[in-house]
Formats: sequence, C-alpha cells, structure tokens
Amino acid sequence: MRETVLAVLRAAQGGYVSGEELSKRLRVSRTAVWKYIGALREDGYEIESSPRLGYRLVRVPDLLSPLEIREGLNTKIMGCNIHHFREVDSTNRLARELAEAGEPEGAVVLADRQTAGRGRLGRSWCSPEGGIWLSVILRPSIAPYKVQLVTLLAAVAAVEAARDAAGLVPGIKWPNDLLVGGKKLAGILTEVSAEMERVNHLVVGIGLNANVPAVCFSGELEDVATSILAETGQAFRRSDWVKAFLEHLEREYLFAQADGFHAVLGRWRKYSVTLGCDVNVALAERNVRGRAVDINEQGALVVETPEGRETFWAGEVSLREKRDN
Ligand code: BT5
Repeated sequence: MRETVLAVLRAAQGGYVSGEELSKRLRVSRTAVWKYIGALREDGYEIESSPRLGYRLVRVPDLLSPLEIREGLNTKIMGCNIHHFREVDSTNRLARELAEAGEPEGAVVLADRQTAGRGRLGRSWCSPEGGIWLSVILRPSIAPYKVQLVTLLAAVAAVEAARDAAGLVPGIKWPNDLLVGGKKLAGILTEVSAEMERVNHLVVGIGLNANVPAVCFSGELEDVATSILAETGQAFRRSDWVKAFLEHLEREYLFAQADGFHAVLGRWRKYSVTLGCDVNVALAERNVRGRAVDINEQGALVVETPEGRETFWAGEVSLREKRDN
C-alpha cells in the first residue's frame, strides 16, 4: 500500500494529490492514507501536507530499499527479489543461505552496513554507512572453470553503472578491483557452489564505497581506499547505481550465456588498468614479475616474464608502472 501511495505522489511530479483522491485510488479511509504517509515520512520521504490541497512529495531519501530500487528498474531477472537490511553481518553469507534454500536467480541482498563484510581469502571488508554492499544470486549454465568470467562480467557492469550513475569511470585491476587514481573504490567476491561438471549457484558480492566519507578510511585503508563521494566531492543517489548495475549485469549476463563471453572480455580489456603494466603477481609459494599482456578466453591473466609467458588463474596482482609502448 505504501508503494502505491508513493507511486501516486511520484506521478504527480511535485504537485499536490488530495487526501480524498488518495483514499479513492487506494480504496481505504483517509485515516489509513494518513498512516501510510506517516510511514513514508518515517523512512525519510519528505512529504508536505496542506489541509486544503493534500499531499506533495518534496524529497526522496537516498535509500537502498526495494521501494527505491524497483522504481524504474528495467530488468526481467536481476532484482526479482530484493532483500534489504539496515545492517547485516555479510550480504554474501546471507545470499548463500538463501540460494541454498532455493532463492531464484537474480535475487539481491543489500545492506547499508555490514558488521562482518568479507573479502577474498578470509580478508575482511570495511562496510560503513554510505556504501553499497550488494550480493546477487546467479545460476548460470556454465562449467565451474568459467566462473572467473562472471566476476569479470560483474566488474564491467559495475564500471558502466558508476559511469551512468555518478559520471565516474573507474579502471579494473585484474581480477576484481575497481580503482580510481590507484585507490580501491570497489571489490568483488564471487563465491561458488559447484559439482565437478556444473555450477549450482554463484553469489556475486560487490562492495562499492559510494557515499562513504574519506575520513571513514583510517589505518591501513587510509592511503588505499577511496569513494565516489571522495573523488567527485558529491553524494549521489545510491539506488541509481544499483539499478544501473542490475541492468548492465542482466544485459551482459544474458548475452554471455547465449553468445559467449567474447564481447564482455573486449570491454573488460578497455577498462583494464592492468594490461600493459609491469606487475608483481604474489602467489602462495613465489612472486612473479613481468608485464601483463592480456587475459585469455577464460579470464586468466597472461604475463610476459623473462622466462616466457605465464598464465595466472589466481594471485595478488600489484601494479608497478605502466609502460608506454
Ligand atoms: C575484495 O576482496 O575486494 C572483495 C570485497 C567484496 C565485498 C562485498 S560487500 C558485499 C558482499 N558481502 C560480503 O561480505 N562481501 C561482498 P579482497 O581483494 O580480498 O580485498 C580485501 C582488502 O581490501 C582488505 O584486506 C583491505 O586491504 C581492503 N579493503 C577492505 N575494505 C575496503 C573498502 N571498503 N574499500 C577499499 N578497500 C578495502
């Protein structure tokens, strides 16, 4: 019902809608209308009321609620179910639990804060208020060795969503970091449930430091993390990024399932800040230095080393310097 009240107020584009009209449209009493308006105000919607003219929507808050994400979302699968929390331990953990209980492909878990956000290899992910902490459940019909490609696909969708929603185009550091000016703006953690031959489900988790003030990055993050707010000096509407991300993700994902990952890998190369750079690849047992020259058709990084070409499926890449030729 709240959703309908909001839709009617939105349709009036800043104009007044009388209490009588709302009560007719919703087929509820005017007292009930007043209650729904109260609930929307509690959520942060600024609604003016005038005894003669009725109600008018003045300002929409920066929320990640289903009400905001669904508004104008142009997807068929991504965002089919939206689970939003003010605070959760980890959206990836919860999404995995939901996926195991049969949640459909495209379902999304979103949080304003995480208390135990996860990075790769047991590392932790700092997830304060103002960021976007999102996990999406996918059930692709691909072989497990192709899962890395979905992470790369999500990185491309995240870059294009940042461009559309905030006018900022981050670079992608292989495999899963979005960088601006060498600092980390976002990270992606893909967790897999698979058998030998097939994937049961994937949880693609992305953390984007959207409107996180720079002061929130202290200690080891001070010099390595950044946010859209810190880069542009402006807060933006986080739901715009989520919608754009889900739309890009769906387009890329459906295309890749039908026609392969070739096109999205082309775009990944375009946004890459790794290719053409001298890199250090840290593996558990050794460090390799060389020049990153390409990613192969499975998304692995190809590095030209003094001993010849090597292909890396995993590893921590640090960028040394970019060569011009
Ligand atoms: C990642 O790991 O970059 C993947 C991060 C994925 C986070 C999302 S949030 C939604 C979903 N739910 C979860 O629980 N996780 C996912 P990795 O490459 O391992 O990078 C982790 C390292 O990045 C840490 O060790 C820190 O150095 C740094 N870091 C931690 N928090 C950061 C932040 N907010 N911004 C930038 N860097 C950060």
